[in-house]
Amino acid sequence: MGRVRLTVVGAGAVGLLFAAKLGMAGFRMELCARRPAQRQLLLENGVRFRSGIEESAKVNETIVRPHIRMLAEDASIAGESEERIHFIILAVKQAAFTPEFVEQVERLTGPASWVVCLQNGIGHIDALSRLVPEERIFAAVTTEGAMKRSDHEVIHTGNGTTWIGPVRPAGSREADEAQKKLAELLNLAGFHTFLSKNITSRVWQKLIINSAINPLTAILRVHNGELLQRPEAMELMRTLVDEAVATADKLGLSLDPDLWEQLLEVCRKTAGNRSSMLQDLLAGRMTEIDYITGGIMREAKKAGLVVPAHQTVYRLVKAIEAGAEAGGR
Ligand code: KPL
Repeated sequence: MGRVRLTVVGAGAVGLLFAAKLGMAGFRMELCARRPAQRQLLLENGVRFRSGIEESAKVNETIVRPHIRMLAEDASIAGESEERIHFIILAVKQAAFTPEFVEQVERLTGPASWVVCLQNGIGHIDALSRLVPEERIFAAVTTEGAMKRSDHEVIHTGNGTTWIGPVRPAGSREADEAQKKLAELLNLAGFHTFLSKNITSRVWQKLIINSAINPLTAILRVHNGELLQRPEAMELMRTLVDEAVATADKLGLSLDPDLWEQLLEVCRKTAGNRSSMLQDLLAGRMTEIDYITGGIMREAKKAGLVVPAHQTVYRLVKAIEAGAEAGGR
């Protein structure tokens, strides 16, 4: 593993979790903050990691000190050689995928780089592949639970599964080897990781689950588990899933037949959690509605389908966002 360079871009809950666990496993890595104030905080304090899963670890906090930098800074770390395999894990929200961001990511890449996209939702890979060749991009889906306590503190709230796969299937042997290497090191860092030959379907499965849970928890302002207690919410989730599955079918994606049961299981397992969309709304941030529900609406439109339930929850979340922006929270 000595010849691996790891860069985590984005220091939100997932970015901090990946940086902390990879750092704790002993890998040499760098973490790119996106704001100078956060960079400073991380430089001074490191990443403070706490496991909320293991009872014994509740009081034990670990400080991890990756190399901290801004994405736009000079790409080289002293002692790095160009030939080492380099994984750039993008743990930023979809809204970050501006042309400027994509340019900065491209500048970070070299001949041995692979860019790994860890986003919820769809649409960002199109933006990225304008500058980064698709065959160098992996998509990843993770169900790890993480909560950011502050700009340098993260709590691991639940073990999950991580899937990785090339966005362009049937890639090169080099891509196969790189994927295996990445899965190997994520497993060594404690992430339960699998390779997927059909990552687009996995991305869609998570997208569909998020498109049912996240907007409803945000609109109703409830924890994930409460959706199961409300018959109207259950009915609406079912409709949202049916519409999204019909869209995926049109795209020729094969989804797990027990997707609905998986969704119920996610609600049960994360019963006490606030969805990321509810957290965003409560914190006055823009949500990922455009990339989750909006992504499904765009794909449905291209496929000639109507998705009225998605359109309705989309409008409601947009109205809540606009109200919050106008100071009406
Ligand atoms: O991924 C999630 C999110 O909040 O974005 C779920 C699965 C809904 C867990 O909260």
